[in-house]
Amino acid sequence: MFFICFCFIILFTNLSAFGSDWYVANTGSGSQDGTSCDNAWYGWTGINWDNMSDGDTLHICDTLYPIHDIGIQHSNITLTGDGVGKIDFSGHHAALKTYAWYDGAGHHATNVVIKDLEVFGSDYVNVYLTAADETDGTFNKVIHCEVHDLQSTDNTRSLIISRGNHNTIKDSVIYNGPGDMIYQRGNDFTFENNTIFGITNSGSSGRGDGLQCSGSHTGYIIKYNHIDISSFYEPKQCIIIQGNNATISYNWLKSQNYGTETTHSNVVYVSGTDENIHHNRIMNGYYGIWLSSASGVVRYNMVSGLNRGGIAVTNRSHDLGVINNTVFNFYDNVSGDSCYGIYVSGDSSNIEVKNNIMAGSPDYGLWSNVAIDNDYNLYFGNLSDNTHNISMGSHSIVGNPFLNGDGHIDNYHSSSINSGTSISGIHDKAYPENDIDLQYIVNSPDIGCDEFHIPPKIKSGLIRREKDLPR
Ligand SMILES: [Ca+2]
Ligand SMILES: [Ca+2]
Repeated sequence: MFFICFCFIILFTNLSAFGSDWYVANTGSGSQDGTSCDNAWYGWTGINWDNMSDGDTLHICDTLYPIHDIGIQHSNITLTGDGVGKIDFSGHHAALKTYAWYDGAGHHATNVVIKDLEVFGSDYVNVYLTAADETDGTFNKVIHCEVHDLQSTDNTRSLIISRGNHNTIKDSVIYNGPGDMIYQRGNDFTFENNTIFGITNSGSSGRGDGLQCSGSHTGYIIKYNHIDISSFYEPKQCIIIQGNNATISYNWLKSQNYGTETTHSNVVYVSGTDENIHHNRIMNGYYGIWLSSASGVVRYNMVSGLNRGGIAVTNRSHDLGVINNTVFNFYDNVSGDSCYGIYVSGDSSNIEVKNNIMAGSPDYGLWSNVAIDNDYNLYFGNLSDNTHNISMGSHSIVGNPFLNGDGHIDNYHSSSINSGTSISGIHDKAYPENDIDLQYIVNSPDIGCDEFHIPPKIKSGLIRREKDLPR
């Protein structure tokens, strides 16, 4: 009896988990009852939404060419292109939407997963997903999709995902267009393992962010992304987050250092509380990281190629640790403005700045107009002052960190080796004590984002007793 019941439960669970499959195609052959690609519903308007149930999957079999908005008119479903399906708006003022579609009644589809689909060519928004409410506990997800070639010159956005909670964009590629590539609102947003490139915004104002998270929401996981918005146009920020409790980690982020550089062209901009920005490779931009009214930790980031500065702490930022970052290599093409490795201003309070390398600034290393807790930093090659308006701290160093071209410590004699200090208290966050390469800290922490480890290859047959050598 037990065995029979068990089998029944398994069968029932499988049925409810997988649901039914339905098919839509641009080609209208077959019986058009939606039961297979051969008998697919003919075009988006041919979809019989009433036939669908929660848990069903709608497959796009080929390329659809809508000339109006098209709406997903059922919640709790998956829409997939199976890696071949496409939606080509080619210049039409239209989007794939979860709400208020062209012929619809304005209600919202939620808990929709869009995956393995390519959407492109709109002159408005390619994909526009939004729930009815920002606190209703529903979500929409974009998984393994390609969204590209926004046509508009009208300051628009390629992919909007807003309202609801725990929305997700994952494993997707979003590229080419003049506006923001992603615009997001809502709590508990996950943005993971995506690629963004090709922003062609051509005005000094307006949009052009890679990922803009707008509004004072809470809960962001932004990790393992590759965002390159460098171009000969006017892109803005790779990542901008106005909400709280964001983790921005393990991202490769590149802005630009030519064109009209303003405070809107930083690589990362955050303005909330409890932000964790760590283990990122950050390149170019006005500042690498700009913090406004922010708290949290900025740790183990490698920041280079700046026009103005590496890390800016501004506008009443508070309770913030800037720890174990390496800032080097300035472009300095903003005429008349000073450059800073790390810059602290605007009535910021309780700011800890330790274990950072600040190298190669045409002006200042560490500049502050408020009292901060700074020590154990390394300064090298800053042409004006290593620190301005504050003391360096008795454990800080002026010496050669022996950075190689990519900012790593590349020499046994680097002054940064074992010269840092252990961090405790609120700025010693829970993520492991690993450097930007995820290597363990050995002996005392090194200054900067790179912990020096003995190179694995041993030259000339010489056998080194590695554990006895300084690291
Ligand atoms: Ca060490
Ligand atoms: Ca390392």
